[in-house]
Amino acid sequence: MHSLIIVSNRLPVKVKETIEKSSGGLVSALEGLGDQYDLQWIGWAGGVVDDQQKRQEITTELKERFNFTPIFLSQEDVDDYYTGFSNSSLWPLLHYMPCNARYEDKWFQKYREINQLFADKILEQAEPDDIIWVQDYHLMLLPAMLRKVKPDMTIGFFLHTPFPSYEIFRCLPNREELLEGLLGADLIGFHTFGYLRHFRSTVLRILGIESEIAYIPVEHHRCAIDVFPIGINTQGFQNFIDSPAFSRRLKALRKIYAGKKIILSVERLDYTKGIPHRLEAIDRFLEKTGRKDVIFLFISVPSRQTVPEYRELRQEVELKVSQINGKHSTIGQVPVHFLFRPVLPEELCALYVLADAAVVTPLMDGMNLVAKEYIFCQQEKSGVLILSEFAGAAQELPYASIVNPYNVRQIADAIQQALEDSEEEKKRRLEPMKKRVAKYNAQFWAKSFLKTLTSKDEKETPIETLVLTQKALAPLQDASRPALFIDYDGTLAEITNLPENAAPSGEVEQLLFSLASQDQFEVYIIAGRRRQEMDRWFSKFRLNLIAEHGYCYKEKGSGRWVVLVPDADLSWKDQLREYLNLFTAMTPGSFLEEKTASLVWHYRNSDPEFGEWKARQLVSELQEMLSNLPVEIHHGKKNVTIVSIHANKGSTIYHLLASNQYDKALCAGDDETDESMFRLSDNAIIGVKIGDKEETEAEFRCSSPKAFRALLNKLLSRPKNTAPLKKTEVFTVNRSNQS
Ligand code: GDG
Repeated sequence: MHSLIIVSNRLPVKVKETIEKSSGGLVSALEGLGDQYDLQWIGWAGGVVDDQQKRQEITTELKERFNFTPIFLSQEDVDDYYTGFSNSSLWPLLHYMPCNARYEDKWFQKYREINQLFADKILEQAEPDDIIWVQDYHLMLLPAMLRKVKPDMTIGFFLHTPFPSYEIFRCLPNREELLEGLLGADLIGFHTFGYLRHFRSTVLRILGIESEIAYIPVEHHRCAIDVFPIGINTQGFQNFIDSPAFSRRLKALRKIYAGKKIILSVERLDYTKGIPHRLEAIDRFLEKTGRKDVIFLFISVPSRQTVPEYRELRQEVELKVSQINGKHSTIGQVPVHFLFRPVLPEELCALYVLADAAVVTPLMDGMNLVAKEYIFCQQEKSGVLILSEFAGAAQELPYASIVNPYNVRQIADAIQQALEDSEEEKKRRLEPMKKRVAKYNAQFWAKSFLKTLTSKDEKETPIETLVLTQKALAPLQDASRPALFIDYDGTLAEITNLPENAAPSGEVEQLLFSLASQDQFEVYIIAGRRRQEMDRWFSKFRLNLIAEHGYCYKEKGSGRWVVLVPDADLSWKDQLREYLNLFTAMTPGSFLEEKTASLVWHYRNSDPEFGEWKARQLVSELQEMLSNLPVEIHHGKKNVTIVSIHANKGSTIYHLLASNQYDKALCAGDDETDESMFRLSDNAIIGVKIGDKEETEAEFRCSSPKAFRALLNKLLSRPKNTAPLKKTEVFTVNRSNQS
């Protein structure tokens, strides 16, 4: 049986004189998996234990009783990692509250240090086939830390908070490192599609990584992304409802609140929960209706009282409560009952059952389990759920009375309406929500996340084209006149933000020297670049060059560029230039590049989404405008190229194959302009597409320029007529960048 290692900031235990396991959605969700996995849990045991002997005792007891492994934190760790970066920097930003966010460098350093402490503990414990499931925002760096040491580890991450829009996330000074940390996971789960959408857009804008809807390609693996709305511990709640303690408490509460309508609020006292706005709405409701039979009961659980914003909130709320009570109380009737403490679970269930309505109006909330718990507990009557549209739960509970938590008038009206709705109406709205909450519970959530995580290998096979193997290379080695036609940008060298930064250097330069100094293959470097640029970059290598997408070529040793169709009509360039300049003006960061036989509109440095939108618009308009002209339009990688039909890589290679009588040719390229090479219906051609994503007519694929360079180096290191490459050698180069 594999181990499932859950990793969260806190272990679900209370360590006092004795150690007690605490219940909660996550614990019960995972307990349901006990028959499939050997469950382990790693996390902070809470508090600060400095005494080594005490630490040892706690460790032994937690291991023996629950299979838990504690992480011990010093007071400084707690201050900087937990109270500091996690709860004073990340939490407010993840909840769209930059005004509450504070940041100190030392907090982040400690956050990194503690994430590493968790990583070390996991690595010490995990066996090769174990599954690691990291929970929440305290441990965002952990997946990449694990991946770095164990590239094949199965790592899941679930974010319990919202993931905010890029405009908010970008406020974090360490945004790149946090995103890279998360992308170490095989699967990242979110509560809603909105959070997933924001994550993709943030990864694109901050790391420049384009993603698919279901995954983000990272250098050595794919990070799948998906939506798993968490549910509640339905069985746990049912057990409480069936218990004698619950019945006793319900009976007592009914007596206390006889003749009253109860409107319930339950939450940690947190500024994300919208408590001041709700109190404002209650004030307005009482003023408007003058009702004396309604009690607003707040269960407000103390939370993070070491963070100044939470202490200030408590003061603000207590002041507001006393103002409302001072204003609206009569002898024997106080409208707001505010409990700044938790209640026992049986009592909580009794309150859910008793309450005529629950007001759950967070300003922002990843999911909000209270909303679902209230719905589940409506077994005797049909209570009304008033629910913020900014809670993740609103997506699943559309029959609730959905409100904008900032709109106090709307909340006040919703409370009034809840008290006036007929039983039929309330039942009609409640029933479908009850079904959903009962079915998609916490166990369902955990199982579906793990199912997706463990089936990742099956999902990762979108590539239909063959991976380059010895079969593809053998004919090249055996040919009497083999040639290599190798595109430069995106094939031999990585794409750079500024085209001028892609000049050959380092590994690329070395390979060009190796290609130039061998005589087994005739080598052509093909680019969309201008002749002058190619001369500048490549003249030091003895290589054949093809410039401007095949418009002209220059054989090695010759000082002369040859144009295949010298009298091609290029007058269309004058018609188009102005039009393309207009797009450049409209799209900040874009620019127009002019070559002899083409015009290229680049938008690599524009806003990625805006640039893409404008490019598509341009392509569609050009297709109509240019249908009668001798040009082709290519939507390449961050550029739109309008090129003479005579500047065509395929035609030039066709010409060179015939005139030089090459009997085998490897044609490698990465973008749409290279497809003309792959389309050549000639048996001599071995087409290789660099990159996994776009469709291609090439027969083979290689995942990246780096992998392709490694492959070429291997090819060059095999002298002619030796045994062909072993399958595994070539295969490894490709797999390492795909899996
Ligand atoms: C985070 C995300 C996401 C509350 N008072 C008492 C009590 N509770 C229990 C409730 C509920 C839980 O605490 C609160 O869960 P929420 O989901 O409402 O909120 P967060 O604590 O902020 O949780 C949130 C969640 O993670 C899960 O992914 O939904 O968006 O912020 O279960 O019942 N329990 C008892 N006494 C109380 O007085 N026994």
